[in-house]
Amino acid sequence: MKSGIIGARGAGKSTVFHALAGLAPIAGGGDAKNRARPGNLKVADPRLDFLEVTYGSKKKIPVELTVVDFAPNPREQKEGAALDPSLLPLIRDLDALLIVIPEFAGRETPLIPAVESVEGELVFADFDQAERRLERLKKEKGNVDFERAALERCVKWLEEGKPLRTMEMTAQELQTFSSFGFLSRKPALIVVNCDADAATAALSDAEHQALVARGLEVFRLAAAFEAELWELDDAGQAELLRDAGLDRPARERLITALFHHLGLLTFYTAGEPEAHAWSLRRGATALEAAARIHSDIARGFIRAEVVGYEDFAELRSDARVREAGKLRLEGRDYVMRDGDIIHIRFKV
Ligand SMILES: Nc1nc2c(ncn2[C@@H]2O[C@H](COP(=O)(O)OP(=O)(O)OP(=O)(O)O)[C@@H](O)[C@H]2O)c(=O)[nH]1
Ligand SMILES: [Mg+2]
Repeated sequence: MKSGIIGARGAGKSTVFHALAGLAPIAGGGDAKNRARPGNLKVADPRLDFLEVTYGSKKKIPVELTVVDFAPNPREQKEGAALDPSLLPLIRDLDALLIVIPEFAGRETPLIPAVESVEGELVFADFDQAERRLERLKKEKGNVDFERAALERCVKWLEEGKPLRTMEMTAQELQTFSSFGFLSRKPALIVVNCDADAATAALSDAEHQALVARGLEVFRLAAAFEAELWELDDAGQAELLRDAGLDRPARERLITALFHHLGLLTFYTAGEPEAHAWSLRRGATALEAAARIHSDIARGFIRAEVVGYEDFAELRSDARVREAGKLRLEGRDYVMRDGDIIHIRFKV
């Protein structure tokens, strides 16, 4: 799963990237060919830590997400623009967006208008794309009635300035648009880049409602402070966090929020060799879980032995889970639940 960091010039996007991924931003920019810089984020997971300790696993493998920072393109972005338009094609195939709104000293920005202006760019890009597709459909021979009607519905929605994220779509419409990469349909998390002493400030009710109406969630992150943490050893980090009144870096909570915002759940495979957390789309089956692990395991799928995390955490061993009758045998169509610990029987 890949999320792109977007926002105005100098909003602190690269600083947010540094805070999340621990990688300092690339110096310079404007290299039109290679503007994207990916970084991997490990999702902190207390349940995985518990499995590692309980099984005495030799290795722990957390879920990883990718975030992408983009080098600026000074020639293309107008002064004061909410977004660099040359970025739009680069973010179409991403799974989610992190929209950075600056609020640190010297760059204080009223939240809702700033969000609206970024969203406006996304909405406009989708409008443009839908209109152009409609234009092309006029020349197409086959039966395009369904697609035309669906696109016209989108155009109307977008014309009112509303993101597609908040429009209900049928399964058939979703299927039709699956390759469109509509920007205003992507899950988006607003990251307010603030000073360290304002990281826990609350939103006003009006702000909260305006964002909920757009299907957005907000996360406050003191990006410069969090980026600095990476430069310190463990003791230094602990001291800096303590001084700021925090028990752990805020990036861990942001990464968890992003994970949930992406519509994912976590399942586990665990044993002595390794405790492994896997991400899976909500609603996916045991067979899809098997395919995440290995295509051979999916191909030879016989059944899944499943225990819920809560049951395992209480009983603390496979033998006691079995004795207590908490081990379930499930078939390929079983819908996976968050926290399931599974062992798949398979034959190839
Ligand atoms: N005080 C403070 N300064 C920040 C913070 N985040 C970013 N800055 C400063 O703001 C400037 C821009 O930060 P960047 O992270 O490079 O912003 P950007 O959005 O990546 O900028 P472009 O890629 O050029 O659009 C730098 O001088 C940063 O030091 C922050 O949380 N606090
Ligand atoms: Mg940058």
